[in-house]
Amino acid sequence: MPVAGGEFFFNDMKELFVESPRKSAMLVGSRIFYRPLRFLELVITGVADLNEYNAFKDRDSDGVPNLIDLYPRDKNLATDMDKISLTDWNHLLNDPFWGATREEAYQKLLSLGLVPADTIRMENLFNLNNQSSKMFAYGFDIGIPIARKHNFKFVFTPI
Ligand SMILES: [Ca+2]
Repeated sequence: MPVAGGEFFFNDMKELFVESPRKSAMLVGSRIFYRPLRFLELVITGVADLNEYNAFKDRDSDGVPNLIDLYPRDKNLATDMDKISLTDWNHLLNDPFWGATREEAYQKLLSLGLVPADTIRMENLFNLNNQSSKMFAYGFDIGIPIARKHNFKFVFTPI
């Protein structure tokens, strides 16, 4: 006798309630099967991660994941350049004492170890507060049920 059924699962429900990352989401999936014969099963599977970036931890909630945050415990800093205000930065580079051009001044200050080699600022880094990524996966398979007990099923899929 033909049998049909389905299963639904979800994971990472904590992502619905955390403050950071800001875009709440979770992982959901479904599996629908149809068994026209006792030893033949046709299955359609679908899975969606509604925000893949929620896997990144952000301890200080500045939006910059700990992996790329030089200061993961300070919400105001993510790079060394964040320690220098734009006003101070422009004042330094425009001072003719250090060089005739901004580039010369930067190279001189860099050679003295007074400025960071990486001049990127927090606002230029990847930020969880304004980024999200959804991932969907679908599949179809044909299987042969080998063992089937309550809460247990083993299916051979010859692919
Ligand atoms: Ca930080």
